[in-house]
Amino acid sequence: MTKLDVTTGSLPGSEKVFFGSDSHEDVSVAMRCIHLEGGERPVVAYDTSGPYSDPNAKIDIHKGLAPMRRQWILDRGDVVEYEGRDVKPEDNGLKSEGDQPGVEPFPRGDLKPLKSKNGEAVTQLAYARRNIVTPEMEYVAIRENEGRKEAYLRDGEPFGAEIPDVCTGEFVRSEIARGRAVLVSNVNHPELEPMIIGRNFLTKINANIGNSAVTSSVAEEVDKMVWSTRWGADTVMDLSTGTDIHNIREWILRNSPVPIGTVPIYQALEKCGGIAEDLTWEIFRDTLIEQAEQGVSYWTIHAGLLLEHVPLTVNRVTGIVSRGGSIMAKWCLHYHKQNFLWDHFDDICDIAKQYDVAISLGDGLRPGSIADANDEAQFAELRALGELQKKCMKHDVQCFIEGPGHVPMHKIKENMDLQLEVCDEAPFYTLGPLVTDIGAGHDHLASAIGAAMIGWYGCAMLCYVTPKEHLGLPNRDDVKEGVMAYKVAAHAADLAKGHPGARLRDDAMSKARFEFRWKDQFNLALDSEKALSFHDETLPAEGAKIAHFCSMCGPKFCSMRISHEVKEAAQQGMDEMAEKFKKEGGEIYKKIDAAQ
Ligand code: IRN
Ligand code: FE2
Repeated sequence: MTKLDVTTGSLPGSEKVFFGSDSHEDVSVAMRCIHLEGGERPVVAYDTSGPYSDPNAKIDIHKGLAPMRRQWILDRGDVVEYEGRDVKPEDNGLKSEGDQPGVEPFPRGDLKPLKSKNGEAVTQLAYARRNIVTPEMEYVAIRENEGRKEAYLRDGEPFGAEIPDVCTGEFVRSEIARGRAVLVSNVNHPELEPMIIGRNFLTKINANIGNSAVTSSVAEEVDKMVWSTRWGADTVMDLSTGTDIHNIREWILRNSPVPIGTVPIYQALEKCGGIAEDLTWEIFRDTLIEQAEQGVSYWTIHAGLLLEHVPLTVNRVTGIVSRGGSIMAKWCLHYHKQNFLWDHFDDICDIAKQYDVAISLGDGLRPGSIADANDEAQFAELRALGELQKKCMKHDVQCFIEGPGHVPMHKIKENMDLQLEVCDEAPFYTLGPLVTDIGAGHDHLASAIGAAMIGWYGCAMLCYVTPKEHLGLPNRDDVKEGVMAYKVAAHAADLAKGHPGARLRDDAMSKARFEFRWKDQFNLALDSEKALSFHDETLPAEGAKIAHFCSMCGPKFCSMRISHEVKEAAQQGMDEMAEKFKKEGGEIYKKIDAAQ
């Protein structure tokens, strides 16, 4: 096997800091503290990078991360350890007993899988409805505050924008209980750092990774997972479709600080040798159990694509563009039967609730072109997803709803509004949308525009698109480009929504910019490394890091520098006026006094 190698080390100019909880003593939330110059208070930022960016953490990819949540889960007393299934060759996409996987199995150690003791729901939703604030909820609450309390105080006094109420564990609980937020956290992924998806929280982003039959290995995929979380991916979906599916996923899961999602129909199809007609409920069910045991925290399930919807797609320009959607449509038409995922949805919920796997209701009929946006097929499926959302709630299964796709800007709001209405405000999770079809090579941009808009309107999580979209499997660089585009979109949405504290880092950046604190500007940027390297491309000298200009405009034309002079002159003018007013004013007051 190729040696696994991932990027570790501090984030630029930053320190890993830990925030404790008053109510849950074993909760300690890792955040990124960006230190600033010029006597400025540090900025505390949300941090998805896990222990990889902590120089004090011992990272051994072959052992996996520490199972931080295991004890919290056991303490609830509602799960049991049991012997998991044996991995079969077909779990790895291999054809027969003799076939060997190319990837060695992850050394699982003695951590046995957990599941519900008596078949009852062990989901965060079930606890939230029983008014329990779990350690996971408390963790999320602290994280969502981005530590702004500490960061916002200067000499004990708040400065900058006003500090609104902070997020509390109770607020997190109430949003989950209401079905408006989802805390994705399979009991078998104790290594993850809890996070929440919901429109009253920070907008989240997902990065897709995974091999295909044609290219890439486990080493590359684990590296992509660590790499994407380093730059801010809140969740990662493993969409592997080639061989070694089970093993690759195990390596990713054991090393991932963020929840992992999958599309189980891909692996089920692999088990059927790629023949959609051979898919059965039993194969699918076994795949779900296998993945739940491994620790997958959410599943895309294309259960809302119904037999009667398929004819609605025949006049589309791009038909059915969803992989999972096209598989299910093919199956439905072949047997002329209802989608078995729809028929077995209660059974799916029954598995999900015993491990706390969230269901991401797939948009098999999302539009794949501007021409098909918001058409009858798409909206008919969305209404069906609304019905499934209610079923999830009945089973205490956490769920959210997937959305498009390709949608021009003027049609985005209609889509968001309909989702909120028919899905009872369950979180929306969209793929972009791309606002034009002609961005090939730059589709991370074409889609980030739509993502920013839909995030502003209330979409809770944005599934990234990389520059390789429509063209090929993304590599490491593409993954970073995609993540960065989506961090910008998500943060822009948070600002527009007026998310408490979202502006903190922007204000710190602007101040650093106006005061020519270059290092602070690099470190506060979402992509510190690129900011630094772009600056140094023309002005690499250390002295340039305090210069009152950069090479964009040069010293004479630097508007910021000129602006400082304007400010000074204006200040001087004002001082002179004040003097004059004092003198003249003095005369006036004398007159007034005399008149009284
Ligand atoms: C997100 C929103 N709509 C679709 N997605 C993502 O697309 C989903 O989370 C998963 O990563 C992928 C599923 O693609 P197909 O099978 O629908 O093409
Ligand atoms: Fe597309």
